Amino acid sequence: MIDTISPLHSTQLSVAAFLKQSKQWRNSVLGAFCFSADAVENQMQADTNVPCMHVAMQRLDAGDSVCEVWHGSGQLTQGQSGAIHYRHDEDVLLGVIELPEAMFAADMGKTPLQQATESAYRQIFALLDALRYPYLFRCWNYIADITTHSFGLERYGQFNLGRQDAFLACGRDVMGNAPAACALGFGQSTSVQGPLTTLSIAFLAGRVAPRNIENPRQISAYQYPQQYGPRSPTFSRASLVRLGQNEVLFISGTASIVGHATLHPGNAVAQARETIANIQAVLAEANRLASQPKFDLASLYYTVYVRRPADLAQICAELAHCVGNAFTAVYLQADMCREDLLLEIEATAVHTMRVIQR
Ligand code: 3EB
Repeated sequence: MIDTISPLHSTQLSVAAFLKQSKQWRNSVLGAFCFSADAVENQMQADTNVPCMHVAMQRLDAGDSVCEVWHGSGQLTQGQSGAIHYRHDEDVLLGVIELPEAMFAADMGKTPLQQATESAYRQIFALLDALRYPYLFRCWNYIADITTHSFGLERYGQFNLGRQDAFLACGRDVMGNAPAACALGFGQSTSVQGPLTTLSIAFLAGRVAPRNIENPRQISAYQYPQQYGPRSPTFSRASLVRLGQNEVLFISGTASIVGHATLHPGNAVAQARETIANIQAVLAEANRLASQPKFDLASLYYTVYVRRPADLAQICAELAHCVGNAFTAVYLQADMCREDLLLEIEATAVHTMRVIQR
């Protein structure tokens, strides 16, 4: 019997390398997330038809850009719905939506960013319902000037208002079944305004319900107290998805937070260590649900967001110390959603399940 296998997986390469790939290779790509300080690859989507998210973040470890490319299987279908560009195979849909905040005026007591966020998520849920990929596995959220205050509220708080309103309006759970996610900022130090304040969101969704995972060391984000904003963030610490013979683990952006408090302000090395302890705790939870083989720190693909480039060497060294020398990571300069967080780490793993003979 041939099981339908969806080898959903990601690879990382430079924008230049992406553009050199064959047409056939590009046809297997569900979408790409491009991180680069300059805008050269804005053309990528137009040139290749691949759904492509561009995030204005500098790569710190090598080169000057990186593309996280998600691959599907079999014949892919692509389309556009509102502002969303998407591609899907039989099992998985990847979408990208980029909304300039300038499209929205502050009215009805809602800020432009809040409206952009609510609109983006409403569009996402409408598409997922229409195409019958109802389960949101993972969301990537990129917000300009994330900790800046405007309209009397921190911008990350405005984002959380819009996100939760959209989940509620679309009949989605805001507790317990939220997707894995990350929410990062860019552009803060250069006080980017105007056309660059574009909200960028990418998402992966599918037809099987993921298992949502929390971290026993942390209060669930959807239960954070009010001090972090009027509405709590809507995400789970990880999601585990079974696709054919594969198990995919999405670990959300993870930081030096225990309970709900930031630990080790000002100390990047200690924050790195605490973050790995959190990821380890999430892995332990995931492994209670996962089949064989189990997930471990060394088998993850990491994206490490670093606030201060000067901390990079020490953070790399600490991660090597905690994880071992042989692990895969990309380092990006970014702003975290709390001023006192110096880094945030997300991770993904894809396992082929071992067939157990009976
Ligand atoms: C935290 O643990 C750090 O708002 O979607 C991590 C992952 C964080 C996702 C989100 C925020 C989000 O609260 C910040």
